[in-house]
Amino acid sequence: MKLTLRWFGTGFDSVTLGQIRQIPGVKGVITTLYDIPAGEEWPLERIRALKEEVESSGLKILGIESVNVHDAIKAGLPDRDRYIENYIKTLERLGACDIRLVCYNFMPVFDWVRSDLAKPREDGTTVMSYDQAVIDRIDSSRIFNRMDSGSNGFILPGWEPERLADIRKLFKLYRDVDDQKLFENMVYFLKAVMPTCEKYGIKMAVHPDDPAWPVFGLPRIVTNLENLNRLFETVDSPYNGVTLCTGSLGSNPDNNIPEIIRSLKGRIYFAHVRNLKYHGPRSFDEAAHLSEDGSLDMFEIMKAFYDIGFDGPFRPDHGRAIWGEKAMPGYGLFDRALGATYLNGLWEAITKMDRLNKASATGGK
Ligand SMILES: [Mn+2]
Repeated sequence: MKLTLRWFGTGFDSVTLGQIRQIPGVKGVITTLYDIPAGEEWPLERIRALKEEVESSGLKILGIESVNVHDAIKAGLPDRDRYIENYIKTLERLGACDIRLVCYNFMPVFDWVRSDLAKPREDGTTVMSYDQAVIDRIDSSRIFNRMDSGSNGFILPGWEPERLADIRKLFKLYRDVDDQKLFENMVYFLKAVMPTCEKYGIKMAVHPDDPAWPVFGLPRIVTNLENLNRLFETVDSPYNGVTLCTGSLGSNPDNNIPEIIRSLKGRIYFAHVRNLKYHGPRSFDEAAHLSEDGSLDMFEIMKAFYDIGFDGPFRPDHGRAIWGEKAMPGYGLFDRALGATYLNGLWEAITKMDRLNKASATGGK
């Protein structure tokens, strides 16, 4: 397993590559060209410069999160082919720079949603939280302001102000797009990019919808094992896979994460590992990574990754805001570094215990 940290790039992230380099066991970053709008091709020089910057710090780029998919592709608009062409050009250039993992999502209009970006906890930290009852009281045209005003001045991933300036117009694009139509648009997109992925060995790893149910009446189709399996059956290429995000899939307690990991053996190319605490139906807080702080069993989750022989990059995910750090919500240095260290510890223990068990099963021979 390759431990990584998400890094939004110089000028966009409060955390530096030098700081990331000092977290024990971190081998690389998952990064992006944060300022390039969805739908535009990534210039080769920019990718090269990013790679040089990361490598000069002693780290590697182990994947891109994300190359965002333009709304014309998701909504299946007549001009989608133009944006798919641009996406393919970006993939070709990433491949030419030896970057072979791309995380993306297929959520309409906006990315992940939370009702609170800084909910205070008893321990003096704050976390992001989701409560459907609160979301139901917010008009969809106001959600941008709510997310943006809680972002500590950072641009949140998937919440670009320019793109969301006219949110009503974006919603209109999806007026006639239901789950089935969105799925067909995703298949159309994947079938178009797969030949390039096969040529360059680039794995496409879709990020599950977060939370794992429809929000503001928009369709959501990457929410459970069943619809992931359907996606892999329909586009059955070894380059079509998933980012197993425990917090996103895990937002729905019906999703048994260790079981899903075991069942998706061979299709998981990237992992986000974090914990959350359920408060009731469609209501949860993000938590520290530690099992006892939340509702997910992180030992069982890491054991499942170990058992399927997962050797791709993984990263701690959203952390709490702790020790007074001012950062993009979920993406401070401190709690993610604690998370990384905890995941390292679990992995070492699982690995060594397995060796011991095997040695004792063979009587030490
Ligand atoms: Mn995630």
